[in-house]
Amino acid sequence: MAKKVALIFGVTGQDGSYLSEFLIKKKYIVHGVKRRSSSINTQRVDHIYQDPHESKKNFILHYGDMTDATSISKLISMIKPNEIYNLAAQSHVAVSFEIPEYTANADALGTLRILEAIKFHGLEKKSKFYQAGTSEMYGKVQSVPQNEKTNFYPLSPYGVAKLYAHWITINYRQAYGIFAANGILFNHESPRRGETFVTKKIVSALCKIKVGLQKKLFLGNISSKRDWGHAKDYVVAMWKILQQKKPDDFVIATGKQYSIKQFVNLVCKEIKLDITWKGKGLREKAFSKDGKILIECDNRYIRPLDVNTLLGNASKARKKLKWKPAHNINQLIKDMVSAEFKSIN
Ligand code: NAP
Ligand code: G4F
Repeated sequence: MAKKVALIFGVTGQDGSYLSEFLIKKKYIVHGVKRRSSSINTQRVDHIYQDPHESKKNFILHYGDMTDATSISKLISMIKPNEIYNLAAQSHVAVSFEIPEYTANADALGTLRILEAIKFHGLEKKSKFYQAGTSEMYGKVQSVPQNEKTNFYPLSPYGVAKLYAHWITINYRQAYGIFAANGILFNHESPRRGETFVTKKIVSALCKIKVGLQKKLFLGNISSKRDWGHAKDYVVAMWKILQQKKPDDFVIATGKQYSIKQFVNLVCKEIKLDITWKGKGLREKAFSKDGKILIECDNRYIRPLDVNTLLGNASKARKKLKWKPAHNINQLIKDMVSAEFKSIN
């Protein structure tokens, strides 16, 4: 039987790298789209590319950009993939307040560009499409916990752009019969998480503080709560979503939430770093045993608007996809901490 062919936009990101590994294990041929940058941006997939068994044969990288319709259209018509995963995005919520127009172009119109290419090249029945939707679309949450029926109320340019992508995916599914599906994924982390997302920033800084390589960690709003899973589990859900008989939308989450402060405390427990919190609100600080300030708030990390709480209900995915997370928060933290110490030593 011929191998299935997947095309991943955003292959160089956290999820793109885990999804590539997962699909290659399932004997797919994986084409990935990377964008041109002035410094190397393929670190997360270099190990696949350099593997003599996978390189050239099963894992092929192409240049492209979500803001460039021609490159997207050319790749889709040339590869004619069985499955397209759109994981490419300007994915940082705080940054989306700084570059809202670019975020809309890449995250909202980028999705439209892929869907249009599928339609234009007559691949409606050939290419299934997965859109990387986000719990950030729930924003000012309208009910707790959030599921597929919860109303959206995005609070950031990123959330608004992703909401356009969500609805245009449904629109192309209904109008043109494309197998187009949305995953509404709650926060998921890993050792490969981008350095400026809060979990990675905390793990990286606290491990360095523990071994004397860093003095302080500056954070923003530590009272906001997130439902954090492991990226390795979440890419399995993406694939399962495209293996269904009919295209549909699914919330993917753990159903447990922790505040940023609780996450800090769990990491400290894992690495045996004694801290004591003192003060309230933005003045709250964490001190070492000998009274040094280890963590404090910096206004630079406070967003114009923040999503204070996110908690997902993934019962539909548990039932229909037979998906459930294999990692809990402690296993996630263990994995991130151990990778961090390896990279420091
Ligand atoms: P990530 O690590 O930031 O990866 C984003 C990927 O998109 C990278 O490969 C990046 O390339 C690429 N990209 C950015 N702008 C692009 C452009 N203009 N053209 C082409 N590629 C571009 O994000 P992630 O955590 O893996 O998340 C994957 C997707 O899921 C994203 O769409 C994100 O918005 C969404 N999502 C993530 C979470 C989460 O908690 N991780 C939750 C819900 C939804 P470079 O490597 O060159 O930067
Ligand atoms: O780690 P974060 O930047 O993730 P955020 O904003 O929830 O977005 C991530 O998850 C979304 C899914 O809901 C994805 F769609 C999106 O692409 C991205 O992957 O921030 C989490 C929370 C926020 O409330 C933020 O205000 O942590 C708070 N925070 C406190 N101090 C901080 C910091 N966030 C960052 N990045 N850096 C800080 O110093």
